[in-house]
Amino acid sequence: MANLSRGQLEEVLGEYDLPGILVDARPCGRGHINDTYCVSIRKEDGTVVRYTLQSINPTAFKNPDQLMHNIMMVTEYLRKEIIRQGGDPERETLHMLRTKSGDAYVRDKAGGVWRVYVYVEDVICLQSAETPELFYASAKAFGHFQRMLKDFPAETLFETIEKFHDTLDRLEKFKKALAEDRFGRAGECLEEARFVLEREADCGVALKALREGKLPLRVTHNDTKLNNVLIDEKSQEGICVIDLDTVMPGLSINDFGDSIRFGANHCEEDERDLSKVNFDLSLYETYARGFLEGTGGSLTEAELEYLPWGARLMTLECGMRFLTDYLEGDVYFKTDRPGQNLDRCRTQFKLVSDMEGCFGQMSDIVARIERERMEAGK
Ligand code: GN1
Ligand code: MG
Repeated sequence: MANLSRGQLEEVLGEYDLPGILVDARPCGRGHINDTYCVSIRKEDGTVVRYTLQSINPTAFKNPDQLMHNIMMVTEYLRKEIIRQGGDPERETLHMLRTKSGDAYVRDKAGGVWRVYVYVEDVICLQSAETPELFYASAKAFGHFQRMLKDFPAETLFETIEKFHDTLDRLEKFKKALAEDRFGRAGECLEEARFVLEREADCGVALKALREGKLPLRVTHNDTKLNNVLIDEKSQEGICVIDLDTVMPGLSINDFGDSIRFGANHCEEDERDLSKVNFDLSLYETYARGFLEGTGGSLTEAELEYLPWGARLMTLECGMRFLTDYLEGDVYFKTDRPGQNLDRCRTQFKLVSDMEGCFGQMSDIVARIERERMEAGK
């Protein structure tokens, strides 16, 4: 991530009515898409307040107005909901600042798009499930997030990335990239390509259930990686769901599934030693328990039945996306070494194979947890 010059910082921050002078700015966060900085502002009384300054990646997000409209609507709704439930809205949802002229973002001279959030202090942001308790805490937070938005008017949200979790469309894009092979990389990925093509039928499973009215369309987060939830340092509870760029109508099973993809293992997403990449069924169970508690009985029977499919499909889809990006010359996901997107793809496909091997158990676990949850009246 490029360091911002003082001039650039002043140009952007000058548009906001901040309570003091800029004393520090440093890169933070580990997202694959946007660039994020933490900026410190010293007030007249000497105290320092921090903000998050973040650019919006124009390759991923084509329409910043629509994207910021979604975020404003959702965070304002969450704010009210959190107050109603007796929570602290400054810590439990992102709070985005408006510029002096009331806009939700700033466009700099070079065309870059920036927004500023209140920085949530005294939290941790995990890159891996360090303990089952923390993974459980993240699950509860994502489940609760979905539950808080259950009556949000979904039709007022824009689709910030078209066909984002349309796995069949992702499959078509992959096939096109493979056929075009613009960077001469297809030869290196024959095994991975075969892996995808053998699973063509799987790609349509959730979409079919949606089309047939079995699975409901809800307002979902769509990018529920563990590092997209902030954990309170003291209470160790998941308190604030972040990275709201992809909040839009979607499937609950995908929010469940994307967390499992990222967190129910003990490896980095780009681990090269595949012997270290193993799906951890007990972490899966931990997450399922937290998610079902967080959603608190708001999921339908069909959604519960399809949760394991969410995990399998999000992992397959993400692997396909990494592979497609590798074939297209690494233009979407940030990389810091050659071959990284292919390595990322390989970890995902190893996890998919593992899940396929214990799919029956994955379903049994959800059924058992739901039974226990109902018996305990949670
Ligand atoms: C991206 O921005 P970040 O790192 O939270 C991506 C997700 C992928 C994820 C893979 C907008 O998430 O869809 O699952 O990388 N976000 C977007 O790690 O494409
Ligand atoms: Mg993120």
